[in-house]
Amino acid sequence: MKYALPPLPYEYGALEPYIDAKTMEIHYTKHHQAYVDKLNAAVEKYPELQGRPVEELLADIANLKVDEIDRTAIRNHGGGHFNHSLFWKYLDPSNKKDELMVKEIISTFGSIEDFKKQFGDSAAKLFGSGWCWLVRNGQTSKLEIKNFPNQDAPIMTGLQPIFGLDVWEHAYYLKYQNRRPEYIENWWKALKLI
Ligand code: MN3
Repeated sequence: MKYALPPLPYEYGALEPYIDAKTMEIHYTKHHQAYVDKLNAAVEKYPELQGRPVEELLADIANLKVDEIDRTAIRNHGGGHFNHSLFWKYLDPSNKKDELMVKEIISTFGSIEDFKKQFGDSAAKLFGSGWCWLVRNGQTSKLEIKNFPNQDAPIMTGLQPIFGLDVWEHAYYLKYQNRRPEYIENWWKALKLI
């Protein structure tokens, strides 16, 4: 079975004015679709990998029996597919506030404002393309803020993703141009979870 774009359960304009409809449409139908297509191409030679959940491929990325060039492609495009699938889900405007998560964030980072400041600083400082994630460290069970380059997914290093911010320019350039901090500030307004 081929990998496929997950359905987007809301309109492209649903996150206006924080994320504009055109950016959403291009991000979902062009960028995410390209990760899906290139992931399918990367596993074409390996019938045993096809149909395995993408999170399994990523968690096992170092051990997959594939050519190095295909490993890199699975890492990049599989990561892109996985990360974006979560991104759309966390941004669903019908999401409710996760009170347990809010409590845990407050006990870990001091307050929601302190957390947003730390997360935003981390995302703003990320050089080039990548993601800033709130993750759970499987060994300590603690929440952590962590930047990842390119499309590297938290699960590749055993970290459980809670939610992440795409800071590739394609995620904001149409509306915000070089104003990444403004995009980050408005992204919080679109995120209903905390
Ligand atoms: Mn993106």
